[in-house]
Amino acid sequence: AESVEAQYIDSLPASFRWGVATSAYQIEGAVAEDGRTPSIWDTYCRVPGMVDGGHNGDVACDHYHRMPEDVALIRDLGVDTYRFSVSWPRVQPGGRGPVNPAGLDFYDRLVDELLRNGIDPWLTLYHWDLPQELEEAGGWPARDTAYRFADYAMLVFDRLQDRVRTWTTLNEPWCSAMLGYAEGRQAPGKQHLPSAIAAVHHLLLGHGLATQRMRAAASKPVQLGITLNMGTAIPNTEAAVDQDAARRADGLGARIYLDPLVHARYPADVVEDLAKVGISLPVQEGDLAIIAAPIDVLGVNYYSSHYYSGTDEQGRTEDAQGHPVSRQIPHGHPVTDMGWEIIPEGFTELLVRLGRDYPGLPMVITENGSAFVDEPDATGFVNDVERTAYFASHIGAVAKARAAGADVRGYFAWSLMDNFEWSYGYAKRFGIVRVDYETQVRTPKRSALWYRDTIRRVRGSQS
Ligand code: GBH
Repeated sequence: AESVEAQYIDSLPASFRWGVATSAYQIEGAVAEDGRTPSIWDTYCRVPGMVDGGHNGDVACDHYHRMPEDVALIRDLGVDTYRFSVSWPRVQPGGRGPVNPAGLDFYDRLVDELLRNGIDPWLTLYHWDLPQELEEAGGWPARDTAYRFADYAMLVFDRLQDRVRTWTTLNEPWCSAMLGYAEGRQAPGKQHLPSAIAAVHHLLLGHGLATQRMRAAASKPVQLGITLNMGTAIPNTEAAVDQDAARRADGLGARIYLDPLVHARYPADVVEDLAKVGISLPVQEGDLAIIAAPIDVLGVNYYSSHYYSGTDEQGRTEDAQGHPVSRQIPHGHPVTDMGWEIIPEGFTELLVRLGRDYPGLPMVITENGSAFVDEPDATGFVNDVERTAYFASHIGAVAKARAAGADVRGYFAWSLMDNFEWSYGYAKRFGIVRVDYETQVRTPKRSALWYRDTIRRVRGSQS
């Protein structure tokens, strides 16, 4: 049965932007070619126990050697946009110093191939692959990394700005900071909250510095922005402690980024909560004005929403370290293969709320998708009914949010193809195109065909 949300899809305008997304480390492979040096992910993958199955991105989808074939796949989907990321250690080995021409050439060829096929390139500068040398110099908790990022951004911008119109600085700084430096579930695998909070500020500062410099150097109109991962933080019950847990989750998950980006200030409640546990953001004079450098588009990545409880199983509101309890409570929604609950209404709610609280900032869904266990038939075809339904309900949720006033201009499916799913290795498949990792054969799944047909219908049915 069609979800309630899916009925809204045909209300999307013909001008709506449609795309597919990937990231460098997840698809490229070729980690030691043409002068690329290791990133924190190459290192992290080699720490026993960090990545399921001991997998790594050494080969991944071998996209580095199969790029023209992959661009043809994208073209056949009928999308207008391809969102990809640039590998920093490929372009600037070690994270400082001059450009590595051989590394940058790859993206130059990719951009040309996309344009030749009528596909608009949407370039993300940083999707988690920090050069290992910069981690050794302190990583994102160190202020210098922000300046290194801006320098790197300019190496790429100078070469590609004549052909690339849309630039995203960072993908999901929450993941880089919190999963990387507080929870240790992603590279570099540190567990120290004060470092993670310093990383938040330096990621934002790096974004602002890069944005200012790209804007100043642009020789034609560009669209600059950042991508945040967000969901709706829902109180588990009406109880005040649960509402407070949801407020804190939203504060650290969304507002700690949005408020400085849009209003040049950190949210007072978040600053106060951090102060209570002895942590402060390392803000220096002038930083907030840099972070709030105007952007043209906010990228939104949505996968799920969460219900929050402010008490643990014993009813306590503080843990042993005196930190307030914030516990995610599953609510019986169906889940994907990641165990993430399927909550399209949380997507609509998020977008409507962002439109209301941060007016005047156009949004594009830079990632949305789901992992399911795929069972290919003898020809390699995957009849991924659940993934297709997920797309239908979530694209419908976007259309519904638009109808309610949210300024959402486009939608990119995550992901073009199955790829290296970070700590989950190759076991989790998000692609609309199947990848057979033995043969590297790509086969569009049912969801890919549905996506192509949906785009075609929406483009044709409106004007
Ligand atoms: C994105 O991250 C990434 O940009 C992309 O590279 C990745 O492949 C894709 O999603 C799929 O994972 O961690 O249990 O609290 C999304 C990361 C996923 C982080 C949902 C927060 C909440 C569930 N987000 N997650 S949990």
